[in-house]
Amino acid sequence: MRDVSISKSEFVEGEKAVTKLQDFQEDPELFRYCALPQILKYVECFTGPNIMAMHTMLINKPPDTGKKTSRHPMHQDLHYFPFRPADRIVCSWTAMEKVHRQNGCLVVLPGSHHGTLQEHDYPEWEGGINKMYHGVRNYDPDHPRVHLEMEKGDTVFFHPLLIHGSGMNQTKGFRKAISCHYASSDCYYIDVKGTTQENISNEVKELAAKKYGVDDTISFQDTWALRGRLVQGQRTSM
Ligand SMILES: O=C(O)CCC(=O)C(=O)O
Repeated sequence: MRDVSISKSEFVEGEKAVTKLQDFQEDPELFRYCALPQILKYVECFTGPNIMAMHTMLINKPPDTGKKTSRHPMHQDLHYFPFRPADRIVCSWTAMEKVHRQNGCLVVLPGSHHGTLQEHDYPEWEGGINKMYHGVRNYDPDHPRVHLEMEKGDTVFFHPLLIHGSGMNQTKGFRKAISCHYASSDCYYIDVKGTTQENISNEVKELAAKKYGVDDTISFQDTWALRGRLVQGQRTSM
């Protein structure tokens, strides 16, 4: 994924415009992260013994161009997932260097995971917004926030309903983190038609059809079943 304001600039090209690598499940070196015993030890507390790595990301938050496009709007990851139950899904997010408010650490609304899945859409930000960066339409702006300042190698595990995002990178360096969303392989797919997730489902299907040259019979659920990889136990359902 390329940052919207950088990729349109004539001055920066190549890897400096890359804000995120997604779906690295076929890259043995990066995917090693997803199978680390010291990560799975905690993941298993949420998923149980049958563990699928569903979504992999290496986030390379670039120095902001001044248009504030390096921000990630507040969102719930469950918006992107057509599988349940939510309590059997967990994200691990590991800082690859020191992260702090200046380079755009994670910001979370503690306790928000006790709520329900909210309506998401593209925020109307003046400087533009990166592809797929949907945000919660309405959340309480007075809800207490916690900025997760972390040392290199620190890892946070969080629930897919937790409202979170990240700030602008106001430094000259690229803020790197590696992350994986895990789900129990005993989870099941749901039909999101007619729900708040229909907008992201249509967007993902459109992108998959374009990227892989397949027709629009590919379902939102298929896009996840194809990416998911077993990292522990047995692939029972997903
Ligand atoms: O690393 C970040 O800046 C936020 C990543 C995130 O929340 C996401 O990609 O869902």
